[in-house]
Amino acid sequence: MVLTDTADKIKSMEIRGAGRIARAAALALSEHAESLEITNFSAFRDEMNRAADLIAGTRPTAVSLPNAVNIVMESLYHATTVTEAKMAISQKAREFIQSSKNAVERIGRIGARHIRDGDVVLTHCNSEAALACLIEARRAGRDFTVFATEVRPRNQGLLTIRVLNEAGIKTNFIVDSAVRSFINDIDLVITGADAVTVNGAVVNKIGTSQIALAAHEARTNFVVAAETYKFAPRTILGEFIEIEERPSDEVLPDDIAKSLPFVTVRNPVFDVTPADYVDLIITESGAIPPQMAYIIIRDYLGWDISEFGKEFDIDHHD
Ligand code: RUB
Repeated sequence: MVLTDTADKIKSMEIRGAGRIARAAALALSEHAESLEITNFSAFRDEMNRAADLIAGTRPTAVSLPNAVNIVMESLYHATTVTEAKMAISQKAREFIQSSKNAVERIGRIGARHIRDGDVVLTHCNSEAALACLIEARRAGRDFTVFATEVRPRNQGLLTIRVLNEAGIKTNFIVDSAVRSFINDIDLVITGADAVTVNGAVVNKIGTSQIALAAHEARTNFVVAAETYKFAPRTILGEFIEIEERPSDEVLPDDIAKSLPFVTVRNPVFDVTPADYVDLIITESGAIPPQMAYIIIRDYLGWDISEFGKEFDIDHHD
């Protein structure tokens, strides 16, 4: 089954990275809708709501996932028959996937302008949005060097160096803890994002905030490449972004861990970089200061502060 198959692949990180997760979720919902043989509209809607919850619950941090699910599922609310609903879901999913790919391309073009000849750029984890900036700068003929981190414990840095190598970009591969030793050689840090909150804080792969701190201390620019669907609407309702903690055996094999009864392995896989440490967020709609996050949430995701009043009223009267 496509739906459970995609859900399993997202959980096991066979499909990973916030943008890819969002597109896979949209596609899985659309294929699931198509495959249903239910003719009763209300039963169809119930099943789609169940599917949406299942796919949205696979990984908790990347807000691109619930945003993509909501965008696709909203199309269901205007339908009155199963046929209409199937068509609307399939169209919305296709539109979302295409606009997500276009967004990455546009971010690449905007971000590339921030990379000059001779620059040394550091990136962390494996972000297609951040990589798009580097690849586009290379395509535009810019001569620069990259530092890419290893990204413990899942080594996403290996994916990054393969992409950079393929693009013919000179790259230094370093362990995560070597960032501060090199930070004075770095002109620009570019990372991706799993979520951007209303106050402009950036949630990204564990280690990002340490890199931002080192960059801040060294007065090195810290830029985030993030599509508008990575911005987290529910943070205007005061909700926090949940930081995923993955199994301990990703860090330490179980047999070793078991032999150390006083040791607890902790494996949070994302962290929060405050807006003060972020110079710029490059979205497909342009480069913005992190303080403009609310505008993106309001204008691009259609949520504004008044939603807070509505939601509060609903909770209140329940
Ligand atoms: C991936 C990660 C990436 C962001 C942005 O974490 O932190 O930097 O998701 O990626 P994981 P993209 O490997 O745990 O999913 O720009 O590709 O959306």
